[in-house]
Amino acid sequence: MTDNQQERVATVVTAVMDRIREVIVEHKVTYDEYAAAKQYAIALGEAGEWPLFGDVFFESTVERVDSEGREGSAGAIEGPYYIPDSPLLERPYVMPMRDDEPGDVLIFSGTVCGADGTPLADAQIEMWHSDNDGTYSGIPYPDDRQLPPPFNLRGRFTTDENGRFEVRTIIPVPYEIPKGGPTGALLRAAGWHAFRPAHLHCITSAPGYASLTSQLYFDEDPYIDSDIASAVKPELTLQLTKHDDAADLAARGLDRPYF
Ligand code: MBD
Ligand code: FE
Repeated sequence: MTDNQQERVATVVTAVMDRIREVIVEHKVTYDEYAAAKQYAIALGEAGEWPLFGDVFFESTVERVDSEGREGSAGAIEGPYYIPDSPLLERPYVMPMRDDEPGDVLIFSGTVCGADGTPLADAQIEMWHSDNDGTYSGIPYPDDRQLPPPFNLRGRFTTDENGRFEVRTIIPVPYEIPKGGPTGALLRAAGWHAFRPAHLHCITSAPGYASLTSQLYFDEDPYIDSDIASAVKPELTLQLTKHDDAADLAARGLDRPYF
């Protein structure tokens, strides 16, 4: 470690410890409460939920501080459920899903631009989101829900020569922090709800450009103003439009309306 790094550790860790001591004094934390807090930290580790806990309570603050002054579209937290090396999709892009994947059909399209507004050909979008039960593929859950197949609703695709892309998927539902684990237990104990509004995660990248980790939300979501992870930004909220024209649906090979 360099002297600078050592100084940084000492500064930040001292600040954290001082704040915790202040809370103990201000709220007269008892021995029982101290013991419960230690047990809680152990339980979080045993359940493998430290990443979930950290990303729910702290990542949005890190993201805001870290992205201050950055140009281009707003970023958002990565969250605990990113898995690298998801399938590379082929056109026309359809996210990996089961034959009878439940949920409303979403056709998500757009243009990837550099911060200066130049459309970027061959930019890559890596997208992942939960299914209609609020479950992410590849993630163990502390309850006996049915798990989707590996890489379900996770995929990578690229923009065309005009920087455009279009991908079909299903609309995720609001995400509830699993009830069976210690993070969910803490939310319940404090009397808070455990939801994030429905969201699409995406990491957009292009050679020669800084990549962007972000999320997209839906404007009529009941949790849009009370995300338990405090990660919603108004400019990341999409408006859904329902399409039910029979000829359009037939041309797309769809047997139900899409958004
Ligand atoms: C998620 O999907 C998520 O994005 C965050 C931040 C926390 C828990 C689940
Ligand atoms: Fe998420």
